[in-house]
Amino acid sequence: MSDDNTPADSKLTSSKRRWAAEGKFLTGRIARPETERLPPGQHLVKNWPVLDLGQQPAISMESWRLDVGGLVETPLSLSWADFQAIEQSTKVSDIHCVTTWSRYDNRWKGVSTRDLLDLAMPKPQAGYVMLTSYDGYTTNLPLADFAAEDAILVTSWEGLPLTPDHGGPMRLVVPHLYFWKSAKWLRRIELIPDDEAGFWEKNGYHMYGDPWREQRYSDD
Ligand SMILES: Nc1nc2c(c(=O)[nH]1)N[C@H]1C(S)=C(S)[C@@H](COP(=O)(O)O)O[C@H]1N2
Ligand SMILES: [Mo]
Repeated sequence: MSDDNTPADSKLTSSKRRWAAEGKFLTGRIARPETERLPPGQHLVKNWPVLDLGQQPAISMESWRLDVGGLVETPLSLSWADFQAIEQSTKVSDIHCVTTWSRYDNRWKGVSTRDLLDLAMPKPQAGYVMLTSYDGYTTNLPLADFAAEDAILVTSWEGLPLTPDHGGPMRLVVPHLYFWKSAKWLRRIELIPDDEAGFWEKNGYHMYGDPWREQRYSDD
């Protein structure tokens, strides 16, 4: 297979082959067409609004704990030092609040949910997670969505410690679902067999909450 005049031997083709080998121009961003980046019914904001039930708990690092329980091989009860000792990850993602604001390109640092699940080891019967926070808030989502590649247990935003109003010292961020699924001041992750409704899900909001399908409210 050595015909000197095949297009495969042109200068451009060989540079393109080299680019492919080097991964040139790869941004590492998820390929969603630009026109679909903003979900239907959403508008962009530059600031970052604060939304919660109005009870912002003050949590000291000394007393902070994160429990992982339910359908796991190894239940965890982590101190702040234990949590910091887990591999730290950085992710950049957009957030979409059901009240119609979206904010692009948030830089998060913390523990990827996959790295935490690797320690707890979900049992095969685990299909969903119920999250419970220090303010009594709860929310539910499928385990597969909690374990999404870009889901992260955040302790830092834009290079600074996550502030208490946004859920510091630690909150969840699951960028592909409406932001009410991203529990602030997370205290406990319970792996459960079947879906159960959390706080907003019992109050008229959707059990799943996909922004691109506008799953804002429950159907009934
Ligand atoms: N613990 C807790 N987490 C929560 C909430 C809450 O009231 N308590 N509100 C949810 C809602 S409705 C939204 S839109 C986001 C808002 O996060 P922010 O205040 O950092 O913008 O947090 C979510 N996580
Ligand atoms: Mo919200």
